[in-house]
Amino acid sequence: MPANLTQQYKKAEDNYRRSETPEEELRWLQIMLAEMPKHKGTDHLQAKLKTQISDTKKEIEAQKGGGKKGAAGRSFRIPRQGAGTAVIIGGPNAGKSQLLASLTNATPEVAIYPFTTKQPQPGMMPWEDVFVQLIDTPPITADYLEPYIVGMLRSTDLALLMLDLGDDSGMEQCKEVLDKLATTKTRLAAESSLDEEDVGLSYTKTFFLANKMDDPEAADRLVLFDEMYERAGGDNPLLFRRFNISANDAATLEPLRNAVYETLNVIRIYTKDPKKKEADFERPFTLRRGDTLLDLAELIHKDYAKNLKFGKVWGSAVHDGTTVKGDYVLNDKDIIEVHI
Ligand SMILES: Nc1nc2c(ncn2[C@@H]2O[C@H](COP(=O)(O)OP(=O)(O)O)[C@@H](O)[C@H]2O)c(=O)[nH]1
Ligand SMILES: [Mg+2]
Repeated sequence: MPANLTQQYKKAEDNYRRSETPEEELRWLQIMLAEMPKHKGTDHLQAKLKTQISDTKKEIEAQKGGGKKGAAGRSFRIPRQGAGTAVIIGGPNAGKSQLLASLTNATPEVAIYPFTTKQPQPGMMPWEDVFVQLIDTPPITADYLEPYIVGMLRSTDLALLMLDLGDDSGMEQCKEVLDKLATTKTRLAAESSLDEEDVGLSYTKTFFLANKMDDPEAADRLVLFDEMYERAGGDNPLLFRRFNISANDAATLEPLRNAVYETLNVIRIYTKDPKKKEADFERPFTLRRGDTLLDLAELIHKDYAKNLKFGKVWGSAVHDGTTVKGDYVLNDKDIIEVHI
C-alpha cells in the first residue's frame, strides 16, 4: 500500500538527514511522526519512528549523564561539518582510506592488508573557499556490515562506492557490497529519494569510483565488471555516475572533487557587518540553492530570523547595495548585510 507521504513529511525527513545533533534529530523525528499519514500501510514505519525517537531520547540522556555511549549502534556519530557530506564505501582494500588521504587533511592508515579501517574516519575536502566532509568506513562484505554504516548512508548527501580494479577479486567484492545493502532498507541509486510504495525504503545518490586504473589489468577488469551488470536489475552500478580514478594520484581525482561539490547544490554567502567596511570573506555560510535571506538569518541565529528587518545585497543578480526582504532568493557569492 502506498504511504502517500506529505510534502511536510519529506521536508522533515530532509531536515532530519541534515541534523547535526541528537536534539535536532529528535525534533525532526517528532515532526515526521506527526506528519505521517496514519493507516495500515504506515504501521511499520510508525513503529520504527517511535523506536528511533526513544533511542534518540536515550542518547540525549546518556550524553547528559556524561560521556557514556548512546543507544546501541549509535556510538560512531560523526557531526556534520562543512557544505555537505559524502560517505566512502566499498570492499576490503578498494582504496577507501587512500581516497580520504588524497582528498582531505585526514591521515588514515592505508595498508595492503584488509580490515585496516575499523572505525569511520572523517576528513575535510577543500573546494575553493569551503569544505566538504568525507567519511572513510570499514569494508562491507557478504557477512560483515556495521549497522552504523547503513545509518550514515541513509543520512548522507552522497555515497562514493569504490571498485578495486587492482585485483581479480575486486569485482566480486564490489557486488557483495551492493548485495549486502540490498538486504537493508537503504539502497544506492543514481539520485536520492524515498520510495513511495515501500515505506521506509530510502535511496542515496551514489557515484561509482573505478579505482586503481593505473593497474595494467584495470581496464580489462572494468569491462568484465560491466558485463556482469549489463543484464542485472536493481541497484545497478551502471546507472550511477562513474569516475575512473587512481586514488593515489591526485590529478585523476579533480573531476570527482568538482562533481562532489557540485552535487551538493550549495551556494556560498559572505556576510557583512553593517558597521564594517569589508565583508567576512574568510568563512562563507553555505546554503542550498533556492534558499532565501530568511534562511540565512535563521542560520546565523534564531533571533535574527525573528527580528529580520531587511537585507542589503551586493551580488551578480542585483545592483550593488539593493535592499531586499526575507523572501529574496540568494545567489552564489552574494555579499549580504543582515539588518535586524
Ligand atoms: N596501484 C594503486 N594502488 C592503490 C590505489 N589506491 C589504493 N591503493 C593501494 O591499495 C591498498 C589498499 O588501500 P586502502 O586505502 O588501505 O584500502 P581500504 O581498505 O579500502 O581503505 C593499499 O596498499 C594502497 O596503497 C590506486 O589507485 N592504485
Ligand atoms: Mg581503509
